[in-house]
Amino acid sequence: MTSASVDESTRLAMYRDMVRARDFEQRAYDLFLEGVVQGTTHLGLGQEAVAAGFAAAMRPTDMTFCTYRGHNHTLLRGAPMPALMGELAGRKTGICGGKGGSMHLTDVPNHAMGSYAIVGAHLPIAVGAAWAGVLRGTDQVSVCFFGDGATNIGAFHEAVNLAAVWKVPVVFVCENNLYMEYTPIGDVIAVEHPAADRASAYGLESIIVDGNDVEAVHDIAVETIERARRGEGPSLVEAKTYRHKGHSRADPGKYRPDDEVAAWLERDPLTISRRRLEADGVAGDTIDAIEAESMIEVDSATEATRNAPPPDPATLMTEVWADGGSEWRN
Ligand SMILES: Cc1ncc(C[n+]2csc(CCOP(=O)(O)OP(=O)(O)O)c2C)c(N)n1
Ligand SMILES: [Mg+2]
Repeated sequence: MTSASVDESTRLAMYRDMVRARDFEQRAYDLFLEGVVQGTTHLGLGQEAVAAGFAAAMRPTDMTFCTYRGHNHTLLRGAPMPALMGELAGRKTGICGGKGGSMHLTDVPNHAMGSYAIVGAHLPIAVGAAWAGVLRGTDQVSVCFFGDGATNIGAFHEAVNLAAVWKVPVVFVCENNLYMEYTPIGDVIAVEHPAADRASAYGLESIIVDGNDVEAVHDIAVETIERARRGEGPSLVEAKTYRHKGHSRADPGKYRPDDEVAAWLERDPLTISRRRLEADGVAGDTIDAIEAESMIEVDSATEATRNAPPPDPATLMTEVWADGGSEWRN
C-alpha cells in the first residue's frame, strides 16, 4: 500500500529517522549492559514510527513534550546524536551537561521541551506552552507524547479538558504499547481504548492509528497539527504500538505472552516501511546506504562518548535553575 499523501523523499526521510532511532537505542542498550550508561533507560525500540511520523509533520518551531521513554522523540526533533549519547552516559558533552541522564533529555534549540519522569505530569505543561504560543501569536503547536498508563492519571483529564475548552493548539499522542510497567493496561481500565474511548468526554473525536505504520502516523499527524494551527483546538490520538524490550533497564519482559511478543515483532515498523518502499520501486541499495550511514553515525557518537569526560564537579549546582545557580533556594 502506498500513502498517496506522502512524497518519496519524506518517506525515505522517515525511514532514515526510524533506522537512526533503532540503532541509537540498540547501542544505548549495549552500553547500559556494559555499565557505560548508568542509572536507568527506557527504550522505545519498536515504537519508532510514532516519533518519526510526527517529527516529519512538525515545523521546526513546534514543541515536543515526551516521557522518560523519550530518546526517539528528542533525536528525531534534531538533537545531535553525540550529545544524546553523552547525556545517557553522564558525560560533560551531554545535551544537559551530563547531569540529566536518559530520563530528562531536553533540547530547547530544537524545541524538544523536555522528557518527564512523573507519569502524566507533562500534559498540563504542554498545554501551558501551547497557550503561551497563542498569547504571543507564534503559530506554534505542541505535540505531547505519553503512555497508555498516563490516561489513568488526573493530570491527563485536566489537561485534555482545558485544552478542549480553550481550543489550545496541542496534539495529545497516546503511545498505547499495551503495558504500564508490568501491568497490562486492559487490567486497569473499563474501556478497550485508553485514550480514544475517553475522547468523547471532552468533545473530541476518537482517533486510533496503527502506530507501527509510519505513513499512517504521518497522515494523522499532518491532519491534527494543521487543525490545531488553524485554531480548531486539540486532538487526542491513540497510536497502537508495542515495545520490543522490557519496561526499563534489562527487564526481560517475561510478563508478556510469547505469542503476543512474536506477533508484534512480525509487525516491526522498520520492516513494514522497508518492504513498502521496495514494493514501490525504491532500490535496495538506496535503503542499504541509509542503514550503513546510520551505523556510522552511531559508532561515531559512541566513540565520542567513550572519550568524553564526566561533568566538572564544580558545575554541580549550576544549570539547576534558570539563573544558572541555586541561590533561589536560600
Ligand atoms: C505519577 C507516577 N506514578 C508512578 C510512576 C512509576 N512509573 C514509571 S513508568 C510507569 C508506567 C507508565 O506506563 P505508560 O504510561 O503506559 O508508559 P510506558 O512506560 O508504557 O511508555 C510507572 C507506573 C511514575 N513515574 N509517576
Ligand atoms: Mg504503556
